[in-house]
Amino acid sequence: MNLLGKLGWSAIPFDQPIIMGAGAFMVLAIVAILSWVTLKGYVPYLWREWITSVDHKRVGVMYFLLALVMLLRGFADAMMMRAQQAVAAGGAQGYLPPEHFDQVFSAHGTIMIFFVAMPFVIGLMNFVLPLQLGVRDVAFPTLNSVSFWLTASGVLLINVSLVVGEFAKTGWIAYPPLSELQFSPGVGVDYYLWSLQISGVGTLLTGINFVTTILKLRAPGMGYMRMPVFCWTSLAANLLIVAAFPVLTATLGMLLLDRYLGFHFFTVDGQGNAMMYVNLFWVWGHPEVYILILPAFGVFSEVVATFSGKPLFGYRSMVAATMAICVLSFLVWLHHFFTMGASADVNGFFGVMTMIIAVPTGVKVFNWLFTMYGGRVRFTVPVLWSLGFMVTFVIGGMTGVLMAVPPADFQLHNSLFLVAHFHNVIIGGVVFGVMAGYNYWFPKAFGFMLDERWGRWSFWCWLIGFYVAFMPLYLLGLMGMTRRMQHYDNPAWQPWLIVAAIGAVIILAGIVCQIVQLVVSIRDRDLLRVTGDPWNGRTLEWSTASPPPAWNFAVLPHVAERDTYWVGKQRASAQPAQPVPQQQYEPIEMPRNSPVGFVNAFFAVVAGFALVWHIWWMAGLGLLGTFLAILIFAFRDEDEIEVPAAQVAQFDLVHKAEVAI
Ligand code: HEM
Ligand SMILES: [Cu+2]
Repeated sequence: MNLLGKLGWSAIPFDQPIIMGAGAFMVLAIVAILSWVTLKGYVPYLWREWITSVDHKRVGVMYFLLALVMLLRGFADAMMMRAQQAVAAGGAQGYLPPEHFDQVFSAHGTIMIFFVAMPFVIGLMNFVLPLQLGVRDVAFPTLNSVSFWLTASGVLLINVSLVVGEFAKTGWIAYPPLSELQFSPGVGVDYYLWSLQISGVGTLLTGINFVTTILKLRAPGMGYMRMPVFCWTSLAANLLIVAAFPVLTATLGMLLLDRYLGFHFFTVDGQGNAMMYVNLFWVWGHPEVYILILPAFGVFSEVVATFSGKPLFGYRSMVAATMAICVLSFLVWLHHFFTMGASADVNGFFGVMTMIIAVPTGVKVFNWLFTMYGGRVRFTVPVLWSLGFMVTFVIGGMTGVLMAVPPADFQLHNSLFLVAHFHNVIIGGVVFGVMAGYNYWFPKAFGFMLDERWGRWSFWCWLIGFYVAFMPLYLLGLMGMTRRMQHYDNPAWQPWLIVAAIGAVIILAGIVCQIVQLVVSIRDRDLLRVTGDPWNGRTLEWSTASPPPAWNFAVLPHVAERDTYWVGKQRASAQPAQPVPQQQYEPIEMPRNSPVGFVNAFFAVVAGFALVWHIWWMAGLGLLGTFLAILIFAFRDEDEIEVPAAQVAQFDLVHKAEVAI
């Protein structure tokens, strides 16, 4: 018996300079960071304050950081594709061989969706939700840390696939029969499956955690109709996670059974049905796009209202639109494969349902516009991202409605028109939303602002870069260019692909500006320091200090109406100064830090890696490790620490004095 399963030296592609270079860079970067951290003596601090932290704010920041790093990886893949297609015209082969190009687009799509967009959005929700709800943490703080580290395990596995073995060549959707053992005998699809299964568990746990938090833990007096809109859109997104992610897990589980144990769920022999996979995948996949975009809608709602100095226009219709989208998102999945061969009636039904979603979305856009109308709008960086979003997303949404017409989709299906459409909504919607939220809540998280000037540069590069990179793809799609082409014969396409490559370079400039913005802001942090409420905010997160203490609020705020903090500020400024009533401070119970998330994730990586390579003893060890980690955690004696009332009082008085100045 081979103790290392399928693993051998041949797994490492020594003959591929690009992969070896990228791998060496990655390993060197990790070694450099680890040795810097160790030499500086930061390890105990990092372990104590971050790695084992169960504080929702820290977990949120770590999600965000993970997403930022993976954005660089996903973007590097995008640049490689853009460079390849810019040169591989008229039969020229470019510099990426087909089997490598196929891995690049598969890794790009998988990483961008699961390990960039998802952790960005979940990171924002983590940081913001408990603060906006006026509570001390999420419902299950330790579970939250477990979720984060499981996501990180998936990230690690997918990055290992770059150097040890290969990644899937099946696209980010891994349709059978191509993804079945017969046509993908290597480990690429297994890396895809196990990294998504492991991180998927983390995402499902997050969904359960956040739904519970929003439904059960709100500040006293905060009825549902007094919740900030971001909390509503997060509720909708997390309900979708709870409903949809188990479908993905089951679907990928069936593909795993096919590949590992010779089942026939999706093979043609043994009476399987490949289209079943496609259906199930999109039963998860369409709600997934709303899992990503709804929280972004929430960010825009907060930003637009705050910087217009007005309450959000049409709060109730915003809530209704959000919940309508939440339900409708489960009734449109078939628009991803009108060409499957379903009857005209079936295609017609799903086409119409898809168009109906445009209605609540339109309601939202009008609400944002009416909120700004007549307001004294402050054109800060978050507002720029919001305006960029409104224009860009509407274009992307309209091309989506175009493709929802089945006969049109028969032409556009799998062409670059589709690629342009989904980048149009994902970048113009999700990425812009995340960037708006990042600039908006950064001062809350760290107590100093992000540099405005570099923020503006970054925005303009992203916006212009986006249009230059993706508008040509609509045209190319109409000219007949299909997606995922390693090379092409039609020289008429090349000029547009060169334009697209230039666009990607402009986006790169935007990313560089963002990094510079962060570095400059950290350097100048003493000049950029702010108090708890730098934007004249409306919601509760702005009522506490920046950065907030571990317990968020010394005394849980009492909510009497919508935008209670803002209304309270206005009342206070309309009246002569009142004597501040004496606060009664009480000791606060906070959850203890726990290494269980990290330890569990360590064993999950071991198990995942072992399963990819068929190293059964190691897989057993990994599973046993995760089981023991949870078991030992379950038998802990003490899970809370008490923050004495005096400490709470002291922090709060300092914060109050700061605000009063
Ligand atoms: C930032 C600039 C980006 C550029 C320049 C870019 C470029 C590309 C390119 C060239 C392709 C392959 C097109 C083809 O099939 O010929 C692609 C595919 C894809 N991209 Fe992006 N992309 C970017 C950002 C994103 C983001 C932010 C996401 C999602 C959050 C994303 C998700 C995807 C997906 C899902 C695919 C399909 C992969 C597949 O075919 O299986 N991309 N992108
Ligand atoms: Cu869809």
